[in-house]
Amino acid sequence: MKDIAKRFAENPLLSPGDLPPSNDGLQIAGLLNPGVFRHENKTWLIVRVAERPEQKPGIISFPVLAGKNIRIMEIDRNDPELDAGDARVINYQGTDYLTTLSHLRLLCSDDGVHFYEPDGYPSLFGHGILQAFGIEDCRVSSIEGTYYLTFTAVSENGVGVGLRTTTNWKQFSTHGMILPPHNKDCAIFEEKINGLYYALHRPSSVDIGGNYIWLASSPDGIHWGDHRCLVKTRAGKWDSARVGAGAAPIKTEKGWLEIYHGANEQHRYCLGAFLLDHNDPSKVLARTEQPVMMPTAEYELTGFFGQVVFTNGHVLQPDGDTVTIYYGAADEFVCGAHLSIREIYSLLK
Ligand code: MAN
Repeated sequence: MKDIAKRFAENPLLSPGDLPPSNDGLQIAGLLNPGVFRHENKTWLIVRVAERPEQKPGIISFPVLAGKNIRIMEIDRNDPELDAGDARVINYQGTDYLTTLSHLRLLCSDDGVHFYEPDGYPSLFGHGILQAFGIEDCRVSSIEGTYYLTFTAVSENGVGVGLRTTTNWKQFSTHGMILPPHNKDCAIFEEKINGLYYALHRPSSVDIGGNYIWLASSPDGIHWGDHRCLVKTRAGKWDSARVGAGAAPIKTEKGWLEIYHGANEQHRYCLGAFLLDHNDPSKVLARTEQPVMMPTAEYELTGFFGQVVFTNGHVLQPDGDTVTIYYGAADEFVCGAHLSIREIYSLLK
């Protein structure tokens, strides 16, 4: 197995201590899974900031949005009605909760390596009952002068895909939930195909089916239909339990190249790639057998949730071959790496 990612020497680029929390009573547990875009000659990240209160011994505490306020839930770790086997999500008295509350924060950089929070750009917080457990893992697609932000909207009602749009990153239009639960990992293609918008997304089926990547199309980028199942998990392989799209696919001379994540039953997250037909993206032309990147660096193996590399944002460099991915490592750090499209091609089967 070959990992073809060239990690930045400066990794991790962002760690929880690098930014102030959004609220006095909270600490940042993870900076992760940034959406990426170019704007005003800079590289921008829209980073998922996962927060929770300082943890006291014997108690698990986490924030939940209640209207404009934050409510802190506190549960005794020995409570028989608590199931806290996963660092990310718990079940208490039959209801699922997230252990952290995420919002999205804008950072920018002149060199693509050193990022700072610019003045005058708002953070994006969840609002409404469908985002009470936060908003996460934003993909940014730039289409005809408008940025489309697709993100995971979480609440006790389930996990779905929310959409906001902007042209200037200061004012935003909200379009509610565009794909209902259970759905996440939605990336809109940055070009229309035969007059329609296209998006990759990841519904999950509870009984029959699984965690597969689907394709949808839309006349307006907001209302989606004609859903088709494209890419499935593969038993016994690195992507046996779940697969999900990364950022918008890259238009290459061979087709639409998508870098996706896959996880196995042990929740080890790696990256792979597949290729879709230019003119008919419901045709999968090829897929990597092996991952192109897997958790190997110390900051990928240990952290808030170890053994994770997860990307949902990249920049295509002017050479047309280098894709600079920004990625979440161990659900705690933001990192960068370069991948070569030619090298990815050589692994496509
Ligand atoms: C999974 C993980 C978490 C995430 C929730 C809700 O449990 O990806 O990091 O917070 O889903 O999206």
